[in-house]
Formats: sequence, structure tokens, C-alpha cells
Amino acid sequence: MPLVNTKEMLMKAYAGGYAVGAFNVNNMEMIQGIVSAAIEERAPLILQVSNGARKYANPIYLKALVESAVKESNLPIALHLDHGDTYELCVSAIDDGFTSVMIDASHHSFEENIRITRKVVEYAHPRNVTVEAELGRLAGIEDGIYVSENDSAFTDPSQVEEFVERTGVDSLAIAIGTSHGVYKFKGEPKLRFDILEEVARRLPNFPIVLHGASSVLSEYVDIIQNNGGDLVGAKGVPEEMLRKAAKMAVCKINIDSDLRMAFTAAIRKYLMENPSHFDPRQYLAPARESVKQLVKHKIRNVLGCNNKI
Ligand code: PH4
Ligand code: ZN
Repeated sequence: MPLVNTKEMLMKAYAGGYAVGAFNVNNMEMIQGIVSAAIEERAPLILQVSNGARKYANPIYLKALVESAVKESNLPIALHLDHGDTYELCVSAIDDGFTSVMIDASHHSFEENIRITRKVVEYAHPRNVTVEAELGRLAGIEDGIYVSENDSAFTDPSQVEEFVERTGVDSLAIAIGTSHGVYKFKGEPKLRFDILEEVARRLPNFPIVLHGASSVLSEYVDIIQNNGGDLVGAKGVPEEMLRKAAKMAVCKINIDSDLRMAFTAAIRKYLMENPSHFDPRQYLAPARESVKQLVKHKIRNVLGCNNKI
């Protein structure tokens, strides 16, 4: 099966009341861990590459690795550009063979966001590539700009119909209180489900995307802490909130930090327990397995997309 775009998988997720996992990838072991989990769980999959990942690994290598995964798995897999911040970057990803792109022009004015997003859609759709856009800004650091945790960062539901209609976009990322990284909440975790509900009411049958959706699981925090790391104060989105969102209009859930923690926890533990080992295969194999187990857990218990092929 060739790479697919996200149109059909997200519409099926909407109808089925579950979400597809969009996992960020940067290297071979991560891709292998994620894909082997999806094979075992018979789950649709989005592998996404940020601009940072493109710079780190070179998109040619990542694309070849993802294509190998597609061949091996026979699963519907989409290769998605995460947080494309310019029209040119989206065009370059599409020309490189990505089947889905995010144009993140949310830091511009509403009108400029519409103009840039519309331009990307006009390039993408004739090439069978789906487009995700963003309205509102996640709290925390995004594109190097600090966005405070006040209402102005949340998506304004009164803008969504006009935005979707004028851009022709296929899915929309909204800001309801999640943020990137492992320090998401200072106090109790809180998401604005009222905004999600109102957006869903205004956009029937339209897939919504949740960024910054890692849960920062305590088992990985503890392993990292107990093996020389420091993640004091790390806090993520509780998994029951993500399950609730997945049953609503949220059809794509982005997970990156949890993968990084699963990978790093396994490496830290292995190296602490085996100080004389230095063959990367020895510590990367458990790291890959740790990612696999995490993704199996997410697919089954959080996203609900197991057995959806
Ligand atoms: N993302 C991941 C962004 C990763 O530049 P970079 O490679 O560090 O960018 O889009 C998410 O929404 C991940 O959210 P999470 O941190 O809660 O996993
Ligand atoms: Zn994101």
C-alpha cells in the first residue's frame, strides 16, 4: 500500500468516535517502534516530521525510512509535515512526497492566516495532499514565541466556519489549553472542552486536531529521575481528557514528548545498569521497544484506533 493522505482516515475516525495518533519521528528506531506497534494493533497511522526533524535527519532519509515502514507494514500511513510555518516549506514537503502538511500561520492575523492557508490548499489539493491549519495559539513556546496562558491564546469558535470555508482546509488544530513539551500545567490540568464542543457544533463532520497532547506519564518521569535525569515539575494532559476529546470531534492527536521520554528513559536505565556497554545497538534496542510499548498503550487505551484497518 502506498502512503496515503489523511482524508479518509480522519473521516473514519470522526464517524467511529476515535482519534488517529500522529507521532513525531526523528530517527529509524522511533519509526520502527511506532510502526511495529501499529502493525500489532492494526491501527491507521500518521508519522509526522517537524522542521526541526527535517534539519536533524534530512527529509530524504526520513522519507526513505517511512517508505520502508509502509512497505513492511501494509498499513495506511500518512507522512505529514508538522508545523510548516511558511508556504515555501509546505511546497517543499509536498514536492518531497509528503501526503499531508500542516500550515501553521496562526501567529499571523486572521486574514493573513486565511491567505497563506488558502495558498497552501491550492497547491496541495491538486496533488492529492491534505492540509491541516491552526486557529488560536497553544500556550507555551511556539515558533520561539512565548504565548501566555490567557484566553487570547484559545481558539475563538466564532471564527472557525469562516476560516474553513474560505481556506478549504481539511482539518483544523485548535487551542483549548494544551501546549508543547513536558511542563504543560502549573496547577491542575484543565482543558476548555466548552470551546471544543462549540467548534464541533459549528463544524459538523469536520476533523479537529489536538497538538501538545502528551501525557507525561509518571512511569517514565520516575525512570528518568531515578537514573540521573531532572524533570521536576513535568506535567502532561491526563489520558482520560484525551479519551474524552477522541470521542468528540478530535480525530488526530499529536504525540511527541511522550515518545521522547519513553526512548530516553530506556536509554538512561540501560546505561546506568550497564556502565561498561558502549554499542549503540545495545541501548537503542530497548529504547525502540519502549517506544513500541508506549504506542501500543496509546492506540488501545487513549486513541481507541486499534483494529480500525
Ligand atoms: N508537536 C510536536 C512538535 C515538535 O521542533 P520540534 O521537533 O521539537 O517540534 O507538534 C506536538 O504537538 C507534540 O506535542 P507534545 O509535546 O505534547 O508531545
Ligand atoms: Zn504541535
